[in-house]
Amino acid sequence: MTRLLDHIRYPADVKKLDLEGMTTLCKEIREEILSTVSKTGGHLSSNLGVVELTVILHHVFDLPPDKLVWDVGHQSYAHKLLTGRRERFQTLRQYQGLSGFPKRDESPFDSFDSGHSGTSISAALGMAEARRKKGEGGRVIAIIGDGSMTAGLAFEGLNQVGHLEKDLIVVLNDNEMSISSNVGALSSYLNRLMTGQFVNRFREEIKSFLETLPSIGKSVLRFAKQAEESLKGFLMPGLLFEELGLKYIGPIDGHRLDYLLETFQNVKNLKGPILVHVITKKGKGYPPAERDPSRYHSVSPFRIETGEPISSKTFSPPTYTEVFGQTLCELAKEDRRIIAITAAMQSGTGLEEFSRRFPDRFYDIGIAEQHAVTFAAGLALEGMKPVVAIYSTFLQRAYDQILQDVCLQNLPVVFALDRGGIVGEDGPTHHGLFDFSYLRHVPNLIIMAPKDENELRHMMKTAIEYQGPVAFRYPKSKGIGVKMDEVLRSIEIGKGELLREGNDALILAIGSTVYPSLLAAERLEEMGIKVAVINTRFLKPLDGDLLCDWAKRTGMVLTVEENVLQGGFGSAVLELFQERGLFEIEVKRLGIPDLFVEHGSPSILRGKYRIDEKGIFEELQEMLKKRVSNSLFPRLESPSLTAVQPNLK
Ligand SMILES: Cc1ncc(C[n+]2csc(CCOP(=O)(O)OP(=O)(O)O)c2C)c(N)n1
Repeated sequence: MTRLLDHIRYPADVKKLDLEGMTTLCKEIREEILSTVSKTGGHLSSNLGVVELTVILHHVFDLPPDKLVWDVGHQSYAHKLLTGRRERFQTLRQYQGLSGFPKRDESPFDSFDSGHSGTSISAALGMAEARRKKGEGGRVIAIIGDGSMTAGLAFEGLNQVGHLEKDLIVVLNDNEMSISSNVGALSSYLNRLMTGQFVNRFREEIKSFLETLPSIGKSVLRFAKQAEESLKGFLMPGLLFEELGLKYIGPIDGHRLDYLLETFQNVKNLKGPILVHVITKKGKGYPPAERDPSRYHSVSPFRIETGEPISSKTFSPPTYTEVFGQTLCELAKEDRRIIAITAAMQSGTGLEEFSRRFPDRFYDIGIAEQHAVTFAAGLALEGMKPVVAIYSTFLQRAYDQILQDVCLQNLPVVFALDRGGIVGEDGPTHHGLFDFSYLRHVPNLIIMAPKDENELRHMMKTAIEYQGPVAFRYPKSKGIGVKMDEVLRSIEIGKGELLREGNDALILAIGSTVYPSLLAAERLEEMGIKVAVINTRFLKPLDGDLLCDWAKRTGMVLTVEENVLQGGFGSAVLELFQERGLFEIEVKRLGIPDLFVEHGSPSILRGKYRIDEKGIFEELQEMLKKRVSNSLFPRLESPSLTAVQPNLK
């Protein structure tokens, strides 16, 4: 049986449908999203929640020239299905397949590339302003969740929207959830709006009635208005937004196509800044996701019938995130000063157990990374030991706060950067490939990266004991599976670790690149080539003596990092050699070149950028071959290098 969805090539086809057709379409979109995400993994709950809203927006507005700006963009799957990408939908999040987020390169219907929260209002306003300046028409609609509305950036945008008083539609998609339950005063406010909606209607009726009464009615009303500030909220729902200069409309049931249709048809013809408050259910239509929307916010492949993940039953080591969460609990038991802070990523950063065991020392501060860091600075000033656990990519937001509010004042704040390195299917907005570079030049900051999950534990103890700012970054992956030490010990600041000796070449690795480097060195040893490997451990301060000593012995150094090459680990090594006058050392750097890394499985991407065992092995072979072929090079005499000679091109 052919589906209606199969006949929707572009949004124009959605416009032809009546309510009944759109109801069928919504059902089919949900089935398609569920079936695809169960195989590819992805953001399930948020997408299931916006199906009706997406269909109606495409039905009412004309894309392009009208534009939809999706905040975060993790809820754009239905939009993709309606804008010419249905046939490729099965490739979602796969290498060279469709992105899980809006991408201008992918479709003319995607107006803004997103992935981080809170950008939609600012971007939409910029587009709308530019169009006005060019004399072009078309409506711009920002769709933002209640979670993302907690981002300071969203308020900065709203502030200007109200000030300009020009046409812009903001759709607030309120499901009362961020990834976990939404937090903060704004969330409580929205909640009151929702629960108050029936009361509102009643109050409106009273208000109209009072206004019809000659003289007495008006004074009673005036008295009522003055009597209680909170009454204003009842008489004028959405007062907060109204005060900011937006016309508030809502709340509207976001799963009723008829309500949505009527509302947006009216809104389309209204002038000025408008906020439409739509209430949706995260995970709508798939019972396991409706019951536990957080668990299905971002999922790996799962069985639709049970909702259980499809994963092998074999033993696997804990993830770095889990080790971080458990170790922080251990440390917090001993040290009452430890406070954990997350920016709306309680489960993602492994802090659920901490939040249960130490509720009064745990803060989920919403999607507000900048605030998280300065809040931590304040805590540290008063003698606390704040641990700010934020994904590497999201901490980019708080660069100034790290520099200005923490490091300039040399405050003992611990930064735990989860998802450092390639994260895989979420792609360029989510890879943590810049942290070495955006942190390395900040004075006072100590920066570490563990080679395995056991070293992560010791680094955490080191960080907690250090009397200044410290950052450590670890990958989104399972650990190596090493034996875990019972007793935590601190590592001497700035001390690297020589893991293998060898005189033919030296690999300098850090964090996730240490084990692949060791494996590559083992393979080279089988060919008779002896390569030394150092686990640098500290990006800052570098273990200058150890690194230079071994660099001099071998004359040839390969640095390997899961970070961009510009300003990263390899750059730090080059600077060190330059400062110490080691100009003769041949240095090659492996890492991410000057580009944004696409989405795809981590193994494909690591292979592509040669930061896996194979890449390191081949790179060293190349370097050694060149050395052999260059007869002027003094280290030619090394007997073990003959091993690479037969392969000379
Ligand atoms: C700056 C930033 N911090 C954190 C995240 C991680 N994140 C992705 S979606 C999300 C929750 C968004 O909630 P909401 O906007 O209400 O959308 P919903 O998923 O509920 O539809 C968070 C915290 C992010 N994308 N960007």
